[in-house]
Amino acid sequence: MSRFLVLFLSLLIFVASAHMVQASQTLEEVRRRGMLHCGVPPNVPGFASVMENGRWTGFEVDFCRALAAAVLGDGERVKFVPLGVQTRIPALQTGEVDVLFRSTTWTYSRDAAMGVHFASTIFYDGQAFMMRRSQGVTRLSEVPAGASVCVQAGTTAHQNLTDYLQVHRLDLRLMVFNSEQEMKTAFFTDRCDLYTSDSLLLMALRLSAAPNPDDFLILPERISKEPMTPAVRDDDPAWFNILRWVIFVMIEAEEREITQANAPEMRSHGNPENRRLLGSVPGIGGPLGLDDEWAYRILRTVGNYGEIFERHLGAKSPLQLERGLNDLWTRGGLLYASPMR
Ligand SMILES: N[C@@H](CCC(=O)N[C@@H](CS)C(=O)NCC(=O)O)C(=O)O
Repeated sequence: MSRFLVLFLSLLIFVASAHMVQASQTLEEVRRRGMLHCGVPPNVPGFASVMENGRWTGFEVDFCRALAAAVLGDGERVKFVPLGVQTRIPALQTGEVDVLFRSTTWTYSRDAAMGVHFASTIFYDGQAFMMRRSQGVTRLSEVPAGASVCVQAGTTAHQNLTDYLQVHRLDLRLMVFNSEQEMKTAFFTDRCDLYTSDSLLLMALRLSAAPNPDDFLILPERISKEPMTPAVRDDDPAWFNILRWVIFVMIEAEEREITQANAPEMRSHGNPENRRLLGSVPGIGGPLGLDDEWAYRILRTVGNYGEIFERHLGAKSPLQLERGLNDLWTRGGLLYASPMR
């Protein structure tokens, strides 16, 4: 009996220790190729788009660069893979990308049934409607019966809208598109009265594709919760941990007021907790299988969450968004990083 117990305990210890040292296969693959493959939208100014000089820029783009800085030591070692709404999750499942951003909402059905795992929300949004101002409507309840709404297949917007119309007995005509391009063309050539999507995507679309952005109004109602959240495949928990803690470090650094500019100073003269976070006191790298400077490199490469937000989405950017829900919990927002210890 006791021999069985010893055998059982040894087996348990073996399994537990094997689990502890389990390295991320995705990390190994990313390091082998020296490049992170990051799934992004083709063209959502503010979130991810290509500048005239060919360089990618945007809020999601900076998160990709942060992850590359953490795991490859260089934020430039990213291949941005533009994906359509229908192909984005298959692209992650099949390994075409190592991580999926692409304004993807974390939902129950995607998380539980599609073999993907959402790390931590980087942008809280909601579904809204855009219309031409000349239609004279200021609220959803004023939209005339029979008006048509453009919506994209394969998005959360399609399902939300169907449910919303039933509950609110709104008589709107759905025009469902498979191609984003066709849908945009349809809207801007007056083939549908309303266009519905996440409010940020509507603002970006108005700026980038409307002949005159001021001609278009985004109605005040938000009919859903859209927590935009990067995802990885669910077969690599160590890679999932890396992504989650890359996001948390950027939020935590904002809370501790560590910025791109002051990180070197904080690293050598800050309090012990900050010095540990930034790698001059050892220990932060081990649990993720990274070196001790992974967090420091993120800050030096892209800055903290607030800096990225201001750069791409905030008051001085074309989108001019307020922080709102995307502010730190200490200022009434929803951003809350678990303790880095
Ligand atoms: N959060 C939504 C994303 C919706 C989305 O990406 N919608 C498309 C069509 S409305 C879009 O705006 N794409 C931006 C583009 O044109 O690249 C979801 O996860 O389903």
